[in-house]
Amino acid sequence: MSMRPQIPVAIASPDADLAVIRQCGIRDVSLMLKPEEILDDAVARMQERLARYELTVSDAFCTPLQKNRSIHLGLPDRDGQIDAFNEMVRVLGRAHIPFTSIAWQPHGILRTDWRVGRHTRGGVSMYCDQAEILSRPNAEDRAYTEEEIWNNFQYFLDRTVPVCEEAGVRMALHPNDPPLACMAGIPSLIWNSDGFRRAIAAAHGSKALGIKLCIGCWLEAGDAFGNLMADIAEFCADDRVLCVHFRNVDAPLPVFEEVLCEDGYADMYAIMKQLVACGCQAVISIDHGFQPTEGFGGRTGTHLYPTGFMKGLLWAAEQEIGRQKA
Ligand SMILES: [Mn+2]
Repeated sequence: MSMRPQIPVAIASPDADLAVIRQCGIRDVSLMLKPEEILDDAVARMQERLARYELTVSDAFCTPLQKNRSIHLGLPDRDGQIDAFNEMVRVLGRAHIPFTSIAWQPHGILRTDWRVGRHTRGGVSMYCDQAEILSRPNAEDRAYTEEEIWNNFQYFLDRTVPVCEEAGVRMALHPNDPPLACMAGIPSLIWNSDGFRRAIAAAHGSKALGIKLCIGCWLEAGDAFGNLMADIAEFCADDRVLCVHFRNVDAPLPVFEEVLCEDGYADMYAIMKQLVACGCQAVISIDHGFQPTEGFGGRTGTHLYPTGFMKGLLWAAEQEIGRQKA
């Protein structure tokens, strides 16, 4: 396969989840680590357990370090947080885990609500109304400037890129979600594809900085994010795409709900074919599922059907593109 379908797991994931992931023909898992789990032996034990299910850790991340208020806003304790990030990078490097995740959103993904959508068949998914998000007061005690946010990003890169290069670990940068220029007094780092170009330039060409190509974010912003098909070609050719988030929404902003791939406004098969045609070698995941349904399957259960649908599109795209090349 060109791309490798992936499902997230945690050290606390039960063996049954790992067994079912294996039965879906998945070989790659993204490992969510708690801060206290960032230890050589904890990671090695998990890798051994996963190996019994023929699963490999494609990447690992720690949410408090990935979305870190002190680092993103340049607060007084940021150096200690950057040290903790670098220590995680060294642990991943020793475990031969090739990349970790960063997302420059100190308050995480912003959404208006979790609700049953018009197109979710009773599933509870994330709903976003731009007017509501943009009406929010400052999340911090003051508004920040775009220059400050980019300076903080540069400060972080200057201290992490050399460590990543030495450890052999890359960073996959996710866009701000939703991709609006400024929310709650905090300018976004990445709300269009030019933001990615600027970020890559800030890494002075180092391959330590890669991207999470979140199709969901591109689709949420529509043409305002960039030309999705051209951007896929550009970032794949530059070997920047470490992870693809294969997610659809019912409509672009100002209002959207997250839906199954086959229920959204974008032709996800055309997008999959472009990824395959561009030689994308990333891991690929559905990004967000619906909320788990009480009594069934937990978080892993919500990923199974959409991941299977995605795998089907990937299989078909590889067949079709393969025939065209033959
Ligand atoms: Mn995403």
